[in-house]
Amino acid sequence: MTRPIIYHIPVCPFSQRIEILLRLKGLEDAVEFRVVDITVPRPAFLLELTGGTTALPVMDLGGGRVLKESMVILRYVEEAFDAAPVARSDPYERGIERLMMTREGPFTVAGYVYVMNRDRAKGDALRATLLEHYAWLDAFLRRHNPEGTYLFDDFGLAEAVFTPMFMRFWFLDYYEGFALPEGPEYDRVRRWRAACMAHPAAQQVSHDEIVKLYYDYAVGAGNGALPEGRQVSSFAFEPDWRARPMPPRDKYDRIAGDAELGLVAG
Ligand SMILES: N[C@@H](CCC(=O)N[C@@H](CS)C(=O)NCC(=O)O)C(=O)O
Repeated sequence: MTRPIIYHIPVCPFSQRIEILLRLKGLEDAVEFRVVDITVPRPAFLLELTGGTTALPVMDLGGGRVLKESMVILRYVEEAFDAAPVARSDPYERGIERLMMTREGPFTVAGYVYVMNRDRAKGDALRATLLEHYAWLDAFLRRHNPEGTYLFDDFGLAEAVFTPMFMRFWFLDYYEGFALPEGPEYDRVRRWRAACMAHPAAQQVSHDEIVKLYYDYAVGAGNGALPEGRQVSSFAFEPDWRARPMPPRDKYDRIAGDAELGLVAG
């Protein structure tokens, strides 16, 4: 049987969800991941597969069968490779898991809108909106597993969905000085978040990688778009992110050039 192919951007959080799930199942090789460069137009064959949409990941199951949207692909992988289930088996617990996952979209948007903002006057309101989401998650965890670490007894499907976003939000710590406020109000979600990010199945990306690659988001340019005055995207594969310096944090004052970011020879 030919393996399904997932077209993805290596640092994409939506793709990391699926990588984590496959790792939890011990099935990393069940799917072939093919890398797409987000800084250049999508190849024609890919646009044909998707019917013209550009967002990734996209799963090609062969024979004209194509799935999009990470939550849909995640569910497909869970159901198609059901010998090693990760989702809860009890219908009520599965409902609770799904209830938590309904927040993934608004949570993601809150973090991305915050990092992309360049209007200082809006910073406090954006921070408050993100904190409302953390407070909701905290209350949800307290209600369903007050003494535990994860939503249930172990890292599961809800954790696979949220962990990539916790990791992307390193860009908020770095560029916005964001931190969960000290104190009991956020302690339950703080414990969950820390355990999620430390889990062995979720180590596909690192802090410095996120901070360097997402510099352009921090100055308002998303999805591989070029910020003003720049020739090379911070998402470029070359030079490798490990060879680049940590970007400047002063995102409200200026946009760093290609050389300062280590994207071209200085
Ligand atoms: N809702 C989608 C979001 C996917 C998404 O935004 N992917 C980003 C990469 S992280 C992307 O492909 N952006 C480029 C584009 O939309 O053209 C999902 O869950 O799969």
